[in-house]
Order: sequence, then structure tokens, then C-alpha cells
Amino acid sequence: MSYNNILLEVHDQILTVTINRPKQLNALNTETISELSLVIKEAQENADVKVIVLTGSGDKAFVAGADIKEFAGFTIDQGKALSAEGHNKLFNAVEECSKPIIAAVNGFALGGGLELAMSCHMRVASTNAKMGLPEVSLGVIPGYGGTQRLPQLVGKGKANELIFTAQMIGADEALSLGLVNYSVAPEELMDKCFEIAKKIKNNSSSAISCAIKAVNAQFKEGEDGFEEEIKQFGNCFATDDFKEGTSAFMERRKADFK
Ligand code: DAK
Repeated sequence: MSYNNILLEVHDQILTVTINRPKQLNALNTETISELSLVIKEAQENADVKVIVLTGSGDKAFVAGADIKEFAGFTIDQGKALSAEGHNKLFNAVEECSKPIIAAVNGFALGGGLELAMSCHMRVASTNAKMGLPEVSLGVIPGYGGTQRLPQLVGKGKANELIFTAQMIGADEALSLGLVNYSVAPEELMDKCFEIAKKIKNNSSSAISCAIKAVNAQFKEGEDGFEEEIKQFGNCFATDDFKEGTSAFMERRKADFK
């Protein structure tokens, strides 16, 4: 399937998803949100994909936010409806994706762009990245999970500061706050993401998908993370990967997960 705003490339079981609206600094319009949501759904069904790397086209931006030109005229009800739709369609779908998603933050990641990066399972930023939630400078609040995921990653006090001041921070500060996993030179960004992806893809995909559910459960209202861990731990025992992993250990060989 081809997309108007997304480029896809699979190499060595790693799918690179590039948001491709460089003239608009890859701002998320509704079409791009719908396309990304489809890409995530299809990637989960594609047995050739084990890990996903998400980035932005060009050397200036990951995603410079939701498309301001599109939401400028919304009413209260439209704002609420679109926020709920975006949460379900894309941001929660990214967070709950059964395959790990690494955000390669290659420039501006603002507003909805940082919210998208924060939905991913981990983030690597290049040293030219600028991250922030500038929504209050536009008279709105973060509407795609930013008020929830930023405190989860950096703590409530720092999240409040970043949201209330609308300030942007660089990759090194983001690293010191725990907002990103690594800060690397721009030319090393994709290699660093692929290095992590390669380490992940040698492990059991079914166990990783169970781990994603267990880790996410801690942050979901009405769910008990420990209970989910127990449930997912039990589920692992029914998988071929568990049989292969334990057999390989006992036979002193490297596991070959299908
Ligand atoms: N939306 C649309 N176009 C954008 C954009 C954005 N977020 N960011 C940049 N562009 C466009 C610019 O308009 C410009 O287009 P042309 O004028 O050339 O046609 C082009 O990209 C290049 O941008 P600049 O000329 O401004 O480039 P600079 O290097 O000078 O500045 C910048 C880069 C990133 C500092 C600047 O572009 C900027 O401040 N951009 C806006 C950043 C921002 O405030 N982002 C939005 C955050 S608020 C919602 C849920 C969530 C949200 C909204 C609604 N609902 C449920 C309804 C989330 C809101 C946000 O994300």
C-alpha cells in the first residue's frame, strides 16, 4: 500500500517509517495521522517486521506538531472529538503496538510531535533536536497524551515546568531528564536506532509483546501492573519461543526464534 505522507522501508526485519511532509516540518495533519495509524496496524500483521523505527523526513524536524493550520478553526466539540480520535487511532496504538517502536528524533519534536515520540517505546535524539510542548503558547493544552506521558517520563514537577513555560529543550537536557534514551550526533542517529533494533530483534518477539503489555499496564487506569505481569508471564509458557529459548539454553546454543 502506498501513502501520501509516509515513506516505508524494510531492511533486516526493521521497518523504517518516515513521516514525509518536509515543507511543513512533518506537521501531523489528519491524513498523516490516519496513514500512520494504518501503517502501525499493518506492521503488526507483517511477519517480516520485528522492530519499527519512526522518524521525520529532512534534517530539520521529526514532527513540528499537529498541523496548526488545520485545527485553528475548531470548536470545543470538534477539539474533544478529534483529541479522543487521535488518542485511540494513533497515540495509544503506537504505545500498545505489539512490536517495539523507536522514535528517531531528528530535529524539532514539538507539541503533537513530542507526544508522538513519547508514545513510542523509546526515543533516540540527535544533538540538533529541539523538544517541547508549546501548546499553551497557542491557547490550548497538549491534546494527544502530553499531559500524561511527559510526567510519566520526567516526573510531575519538570513536566509542569515544560508545559507551563512552553520552552524547548535540546537532546542533552532531554537525556538528563530521562525523556530520551540517547543523544547522538545527527549522522549517527539512524545507526544508533538500528543498533538497538538489532539487539531487540534477536530476542523473542512474543515475549517482547507480553512485556509491552505488562509495562504499559502500570500506567493504565483500572489496571494492576503486577497482575498484568503475572498474566503475561503465564502466557509466555504457551509459546514456541519459550520452548525454543529454554531448549537453546539447555543445549548450549543460541536461540533461533521464528
Ligand atoms: N503546523 C503547520 N505548519 C507548520 C507547523 C505546524 N505545527 N510547524 C511548521 N510549519 C510550517 C510553517 O508554517 C512553514 O510553512 P510555510 O510558511 O513555508 O508554508 C514551514 O513549516 C517551515 O516553518 P518555519 O518557516 O516556521 O521554520 P523555522 O525554522 O523558521 O521555525 C519552528 C521552525 C518549528 C520553530 C516553527 O515552524 C514553529 O514554531 N512551528 C510551530 C511549532 C508549534 O507550535 N507546533 C504546534 C504545537 S501545538 C489537537 C490535539 C493536539 C494538538 C492540536 C489539536 N486536537 C485533538 C484537535 C496539538 C497541538 C500541537 O502540536
